[in-house]
Amino acid sequence: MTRTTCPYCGVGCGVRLQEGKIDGDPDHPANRGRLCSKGAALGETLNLDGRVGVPRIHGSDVLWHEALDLVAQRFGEAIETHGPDSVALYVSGQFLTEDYYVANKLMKGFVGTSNIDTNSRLCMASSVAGHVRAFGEDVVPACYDDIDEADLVVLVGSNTAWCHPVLFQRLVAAKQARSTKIVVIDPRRTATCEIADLHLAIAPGGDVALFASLLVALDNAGAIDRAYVEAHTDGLEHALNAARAIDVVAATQLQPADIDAFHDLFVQTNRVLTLYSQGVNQSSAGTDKVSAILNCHLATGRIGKPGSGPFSLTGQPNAMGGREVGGLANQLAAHLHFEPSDLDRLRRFWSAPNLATKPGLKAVDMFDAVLDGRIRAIWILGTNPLASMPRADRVRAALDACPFVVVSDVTDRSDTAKLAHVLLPAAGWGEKDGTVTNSERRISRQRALRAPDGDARPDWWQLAQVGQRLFGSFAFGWKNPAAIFREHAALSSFENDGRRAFDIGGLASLSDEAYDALEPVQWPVTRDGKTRQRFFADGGFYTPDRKARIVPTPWRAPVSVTSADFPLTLNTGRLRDQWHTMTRTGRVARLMNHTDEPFVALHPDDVARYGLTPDGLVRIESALGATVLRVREEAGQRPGDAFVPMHWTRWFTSGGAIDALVPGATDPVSGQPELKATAVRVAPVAIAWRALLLRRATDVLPGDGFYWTRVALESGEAFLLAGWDAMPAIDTLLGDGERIDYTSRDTVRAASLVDGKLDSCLFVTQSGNLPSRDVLAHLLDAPLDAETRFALLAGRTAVASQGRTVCACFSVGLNTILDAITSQGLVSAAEIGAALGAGTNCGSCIPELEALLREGTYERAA
Ligand SMILES: Nc1nc2c(c(=O)[nH]1)N[C@H]1C(S)=C(S)[C@@H](COP(=O)(O)OP(=O)(O)OC[C@H]3O[C@@H](n4cnc5c(=O)[nH]c(N)nc54)[C@H](O)[C@@H]3O)O[C@H]1N2
Ligand SMILES: Nc1nc2c(c(=O)[nH]1)N[C@H]1C(S)=C(S)[C@@H](COP(=O)(O)OP(=O)(O)OC[C@H]3O[C@@H](n4cnc5c(=O)[nH]c(N)nc54)[C@H](O)[C@@H]3O)O[C@H]1N2
Ligand code: SF4
Ligand SMILES: [Mo]
Repeated sequence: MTRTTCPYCGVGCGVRLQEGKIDGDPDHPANRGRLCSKGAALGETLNLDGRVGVPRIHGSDVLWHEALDLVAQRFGEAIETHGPDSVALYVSGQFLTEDYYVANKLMKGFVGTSNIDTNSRLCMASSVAGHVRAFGEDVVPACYDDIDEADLVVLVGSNTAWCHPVLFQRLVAAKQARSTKIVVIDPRRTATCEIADLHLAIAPGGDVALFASLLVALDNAGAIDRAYVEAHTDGLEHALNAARAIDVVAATQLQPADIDAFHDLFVQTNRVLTLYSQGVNQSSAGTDKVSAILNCHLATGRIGKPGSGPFSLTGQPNAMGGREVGGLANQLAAHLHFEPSDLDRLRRFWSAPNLATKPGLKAVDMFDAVLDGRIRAIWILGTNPLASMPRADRVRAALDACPFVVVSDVTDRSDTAKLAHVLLPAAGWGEKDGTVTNSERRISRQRALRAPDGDARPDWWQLAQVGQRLFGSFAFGWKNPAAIFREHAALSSFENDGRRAFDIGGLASLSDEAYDALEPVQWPVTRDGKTRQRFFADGGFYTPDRKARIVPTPWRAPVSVTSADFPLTLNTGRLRDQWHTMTRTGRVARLMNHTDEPFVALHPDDVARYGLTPDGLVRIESALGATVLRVREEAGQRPGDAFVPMHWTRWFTSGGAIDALVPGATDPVSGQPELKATAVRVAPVAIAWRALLLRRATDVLPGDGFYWTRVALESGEAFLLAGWDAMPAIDTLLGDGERIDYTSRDTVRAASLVDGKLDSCLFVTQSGNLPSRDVLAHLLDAPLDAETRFALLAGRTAVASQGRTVCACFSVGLNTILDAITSQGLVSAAEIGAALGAGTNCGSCIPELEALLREGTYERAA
């Protein structure tokens, strides 16, 4: 048996592999054996097609030393000719801590530039900035046990049910056990709202105003902890004055009674835990949103005590680890700051004469510098900025213009990898070793389950090899991740003396064996063996006077404001079964079936107002760009808001990434872009024809000038197509082979056979129905007898469709569930579970099962 950690969200669940089967690790404190749908499908992502097996230069396979020599040479030339700031690294919260440590040491320590930033800039930067501003250091004061011990849990801008599903299950259990009250603050009615006692459908960007009004309400109600405030904080009066100036109803567009209800709950409950995520961070006022939340906890002294505290949920598996090694352009390793004494410390520890002394360019500015030629060589590892950065088309233009682009990825099917001059094959999850740190500061091992695919190598090794070529092996000569970890741990306690919370000196002398066997452990772990679960119940902040800062937070609206031209606000975010740009989860059939197409969700009133058809196509346009997507009518949307999932890319759909429409104005403190509030307009697109294409997986995209989206099948893939103009030529869509077809006035049915087996098939209609995809999928690659050929062309297929997948763990479809509800008279999620298994493994679909039982109005899928 091998024990490791899930590579997806920041919950950091333990996973084990035994007898070829992957399941949850019952001994891991983050999940106690539970997994969500994505974690449960990890086994299916181990053998993806499109893996990069060997390094490539301009598309041609080369040997490792050729690729690494070229990277070192081109980076070296740029540094020599144009200075250290002419090169950059853009890395990832999905890096292991050891990868991250090496990247950061290479750039800040030896190249002598802080031009290393990470996708955490799009994710956690505002939380980091808020923590540093209030606490003096980036410390998360709470832990997962607080979820079990709170009496009130406030979820702000967090769709926990889908994005941190295992923690959500824990919250559901806590509510059952002790009637925890739950408030959800989110413009949309999400799956998370299924367990809410109160849902505040706040106007986008209203959070600063809401939490400022809470601070005032706490003061008015006498709920301020005067002793704590006096002894351990500074600035409350200024913050209250700024808060009193805000018109909370105007800013939040909430009912005054609802605001009061929230205030009352918070005022009256001692054990309050505020969990927050991207609805808070991804905002042009993200740092102020974080501060407004922290202020309420500091002013009441509800911090660092069982069941109470502010708690930023980290997104990526190692968002926290990246912060420990200083992965952001404005951080240094080991929570050191850009100030003379810390710089001196780091210079001596690393023996780094060329240490960078000032912060570097943050992600958005970094790609601007690539575009205007200040940065001449960039290496992108473990992230797909062409799809995930705001102004995505500008990022494309920047990389197109950049003289030297290196990408390390596990697949060549990321939009970014397609632009690489040098593509380096990375060892992926299950193939590499290292550590990650989850939301509650718990460090866990990721362990290899098998040898890397082809000649893929871990990211730390790639970076260290280039480091050695540029600066010699003394600083970059580690022989394994354990050696890197020891150095990282030693730095954390170097001249620390309790001045920095991040101290894992107790792990600095782990042997290779002890590192291999390391059990999950929460930091700090000091040399004298001290650990702690929570911070700040008794003050002791990491500011010079050890007091926390309560910061004034004036309210301001999102930057991209709606107008008569662009009347809707576009919000973006996540779906239950997809991970970011889908390079892994988008290839797993059962994860694709919950939601198989990108869409724009709109309130029914807006669907009517803009003349749209539910399930029809819509053109959505911002000042930056436009795309065509499916219309989804959702009563849980606020009128005036649109929601589009962030996941689809050029590889997966005709319109490409939604981030091409998102301007991403940045927060002035954290530099984090606003990804959840963009002014847009919508217009209907009349559909002339619709089509369904199934084929074996290939590298060819279906074409331009019509709408298409790619759906993974267990073997092969399907495309859903729709057009407003003429049909594309059938020949370009179907593979070569023996062709059979049937064409009538408004229908085309065609298939191509290779060796008597179905290779691809295409169904086009102008006004009729298309056959069911999951039924056809069984025929792909199967020998076709005369009868099946006939049935295929007649548009008849024998098996009934079970509809879109609701439960991904047991692949239970919507139609199957609806049938069981009706025929067996099921009345609860538990009864559905007993009858069909749905919801009994990871539980991620329970909110949806409950919605089905309650509303019963979900359309039956074709
Ligand atoms: N299934 C799945 N899980 C994931 C990921 C994934 O890709 N897929 N990614 C991981 C990562 S890296 C991250 S960062 C996390 C993100 O986890 P979450 O932050 O929970 O996810 P999002 O869907 O981005 O956004 C959360 C909610 O913020 C709301 N929101 C938008 N604007 C506002 C606002 O102004 N105020 C408030 N209060 N709410 C607002 C949105 O409507 C949305 O429901 O998820 C992690 N987990
Ligand atoms: N509009 C909008 N945009 C967003 C967001 C949003 O809510 N709305 N959310 C933002 C947030 S919070 C985040 S975290 C980002 C995420 O955005 P990205 O980080 O760009 O998304 P991923 O798809 O996770 O990209 C990871 C890449 O690394 C590759 N990979 C996987 N394993 C390895 C490995 O071991 N080594 C290497 N070298 N590569 C590997 C994957 O194949 C993939 O190409 O998106 C941000 N962008
Ligand atoms: S909640 Fe799901 S995605 Fe997150 S770590 Fe656990 S299994 Fe992985
Ligand atoms: Mo994230």
